[in-house]
Amino acid sequence: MTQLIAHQGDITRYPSDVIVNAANSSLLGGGGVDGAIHRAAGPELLAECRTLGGANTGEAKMTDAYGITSAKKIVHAVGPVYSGALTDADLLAACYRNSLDLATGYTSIAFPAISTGVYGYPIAEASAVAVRTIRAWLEAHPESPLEAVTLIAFSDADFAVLSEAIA
Ligand code: AR6
Repeated sequence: MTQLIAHQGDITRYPSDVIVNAANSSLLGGGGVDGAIHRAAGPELLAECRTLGGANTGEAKMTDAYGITSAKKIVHAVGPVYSGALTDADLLAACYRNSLDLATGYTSIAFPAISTGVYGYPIAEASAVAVRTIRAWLEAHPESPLEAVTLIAFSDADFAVLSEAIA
């Protein structure tokens, strides 16, 4: 049985086989959690990201974790810029599904609250999309070796909302 866990803290220090980055389409770094991950992983991460050719919104690509020793791999997922359109949720859900697909063979994956910072997605809506998408993916993949899927909130307020969504 895979556990779905809420955790508050810095994803660059969270022990998990795979950590997910909230990237942009260039996959070449930025602010927020993307900036924190690139700073912690070091310049080798940017060098590998340059070989990836970017990604479309909803897509995800995997790299090594370099200086982030608490993880083995990083999945770079591109969340949607929140617009209020119905497609926002589909694109956000695609980030979670595609990241889980890439983590095949690992026992743990940790996500930040994709799109809820610079990209403006309301945390309550985004948390609901994350939780229902992860639960549906786990039901559809009973053979998955994943033991833990962790949703990481950075702030106290986000952690409260996220915990509620999981409960
Ligand atoms: N650990 C965990 N969560 C974090 C951390 C951290 N170290 N730092 C920030 N967060 P954002 P987005 C939370 O803006 O909205 C970048 O420039 C943060 O509080 O990082 O998907 C990219 O390059 C928020 O809840 O990502 C893109 O251009 C969540 O991570 C753009 O921002 C996501 O906030 C992506 O925007």
